Amino acid sequence: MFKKFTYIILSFIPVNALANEPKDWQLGFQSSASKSMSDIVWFHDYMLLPIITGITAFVLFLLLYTCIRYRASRNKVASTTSHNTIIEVLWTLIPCLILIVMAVPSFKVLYSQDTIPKADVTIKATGYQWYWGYEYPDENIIFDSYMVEDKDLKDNQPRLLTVDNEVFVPVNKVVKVMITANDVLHAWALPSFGVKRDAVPGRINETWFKAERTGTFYGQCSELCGIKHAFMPITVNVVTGEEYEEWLKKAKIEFAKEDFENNIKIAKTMKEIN
Ligand SMILES: [Cu+2]
Repeated sequence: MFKKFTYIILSFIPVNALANEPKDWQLGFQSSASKSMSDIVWFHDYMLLPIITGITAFVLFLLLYTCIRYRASRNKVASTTSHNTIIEVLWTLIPCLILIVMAVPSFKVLYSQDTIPKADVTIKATGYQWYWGYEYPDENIIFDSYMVEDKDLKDNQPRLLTVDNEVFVPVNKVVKVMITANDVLHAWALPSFGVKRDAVPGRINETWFKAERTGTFYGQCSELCGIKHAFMPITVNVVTGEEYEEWLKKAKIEFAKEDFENNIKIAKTMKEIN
């Protein structure tokens, strides 16, 4: 019991938060690694939470006050009042004002996510039952990314979140993600980047992020897509520019979409034959 309580208290303290994956007894968001997520966290912590707390406390106060002040023993003859114009105007106007106050920063965050800056790296993620396929269209790279089963996990690899082939992206660069699916609806979601987009068959949705620190970040498919929906995680490695270049070199051989050299050979042979 004490342990649970400590977890709950700890989860309110942002220091615990440099984790890029969900934690036991977590409350609140995973730590942010992009401006977009920082905006979302700000909106939640400094707009929504105070408003929710205020409204809840106010309603609780009204309930308690009414229960005590107008209890039967103290209030023998009940009032027959049924309308009060001022109160009715107030309880219409005040919620309207609260909504307007919330809408302004909310739309700002929403639109900033929707406007994709010039991309440094483009990735295409395709949802399949039940794994993700990735493509780097500018780099001639294509690979599939399957979850690693419990029995094959190495030390420090989180259960249900580790994949065999991870996505690599450079830090502090705009990464555009094109998201689609090949069978049913999926959703590509990475909490630390504030990214979540539906993967719809026959349609390409776009989103973007700019990771502000290096590390391994975990996400999951976030649209119920069938029996193994829980087993198609997303792992993104944010690395430095040089490390990314190095990975690209290796990936271009290992995950080459088309074997260019072989194609050239075939073309040459064809020419000779003719
Ligand atoms: Cu799915």
